Parts: sequence; C-alpha cells; structure tokens
Amino acid sequence: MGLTFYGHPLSSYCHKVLIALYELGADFTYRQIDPSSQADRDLMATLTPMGKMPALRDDAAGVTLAETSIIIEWLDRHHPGPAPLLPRDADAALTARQWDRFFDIHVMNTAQPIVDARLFMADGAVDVVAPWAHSQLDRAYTAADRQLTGRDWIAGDFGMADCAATPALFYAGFLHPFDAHPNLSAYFERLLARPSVARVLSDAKPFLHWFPFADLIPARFR
Ligand SMILES: N[C@@H](CCC(=O)N[C@@H](CS)C(=O)NCC(=O)O)C(=O)O
Repeated sequence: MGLTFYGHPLSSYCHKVLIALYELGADFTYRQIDPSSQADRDLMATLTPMGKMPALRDDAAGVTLAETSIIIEWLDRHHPGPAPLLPRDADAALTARQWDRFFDIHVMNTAQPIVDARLFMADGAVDVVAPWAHSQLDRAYTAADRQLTGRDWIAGDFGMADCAATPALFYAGFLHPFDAHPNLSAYFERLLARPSVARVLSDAKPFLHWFPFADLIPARFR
C-alpha cells in the first residue's frame, strides 16, 4: 500500500511531478510506462481520462489522479515534505497556481506543436506551426523574465510553479533558446542546481535521443 507513479523518464509532464516527489522526499513505486506497448497505453487509458502520462495512485486513500498540477497539490496536502510546494495562504497559493498554469500553457504547450508536427504530421508541418510557436514563446519568455526580476523562484519560495517551469524551459529552450533573457537564464541555472532536477534530467539522458530535435540538445544535457 503506497504511492505508485506511472510515467516515463523522457516525458516533460512526468518530470514536473517527479521533481515534486523528490522535493517532498516521498516514498513511491515508479511504474515505468513503455509508450510502444499497447498494453501500457491501455493501462494509461484506465488511469487518466485522455490516457496521458503521468498518473498517480494513492492506495491508502484509494484514489487515482491525473493532471500534474492536481497530483502535486494532492502530494503536498497528503504527503507533505520538508517545505510546502504551495503556500498555505490561500491567496498566495493562487499566484503559485497562476505561474504553474503559465508554464504549462504558455511555454510547454506552446512548444509542443513543433514536436508534434515533426512526429505526427505531414512533411512541411513544422514550417507551418513553428513561426506562431516561436512568437508566443518570445512573449512568454519576456513575461517570465520580467516576473523574475529580484526573485530566485517564480512565485515566492520554490514550489509547484518551479516544478512546472523546469521541463517547460528544458524542452522549449532547445527549440527556442532564452539566452537573451538574463533573469530567465539565471533562473534556469538555479533550477538545474537542485538535486531533484539533476536526478530527473540524469534519468532522462538514456532516452533523449528519442526527442525529435535531439540535434538541438546541448552537450551538457546528453
Ligand atoms: N495536462 C496534462 C498533460 C499531460 C501530457 O501531455 N502528457 C504527455 C507526456 S509529456 C502524454 O502523455 N502524451 C501522450 C499522448 O498525448 O497520448 C498534465 O498536466 O498531466
């Protein structure tokens, strides 16, 4: 009886939850999903509405959870670690949720169509979707850089929004670098220095060659 995490070491959204699990020091079983296995895809379809990774099963509570932000909020509430991942103050928690949504929607989900175009669409699709994605990522990087003025973390103490920011910036940064944004670049280095993040990225290394733009991944991550 305990926590079971269903996911894969390459998956950006799995990184987000794994970072939270490691930050909390949670004891959990890692059930690695094989995306090429129909049985595993069927399993994910029983665990989450869209069959997407990750999922979390909490046997003691008898619940199975989908959606990374919901999973992290559950973990923070029922399996707290040394420091909270969301502020206990309800209004401060809204700010943390806002920046969590920001990185999922305006960075991660904005970069993803470039990857999907390469993986799943006809020749030339990348050239169709990429210009819009690049322009939206510019807007998002500018906004995040401004928010990070005078801050170490995106919304108060390190927390859920920083868990979201890490994989979003990791993968989006390969496709649309953010070196021109000094606060964002320094923030990303601070994220990389956390042991939770180092562990997740180290575990992803054997799979990074699956990323369809693997040639854009800097040597330090491979
Ligand atoms: N909004 C979801 C997104 C999850 C998601 O997109 N997961 C990806 C892996 S990073 C996935 O399972 N993709 C496979 C698919 O779309 O079938 C969350 O926060 O959990």
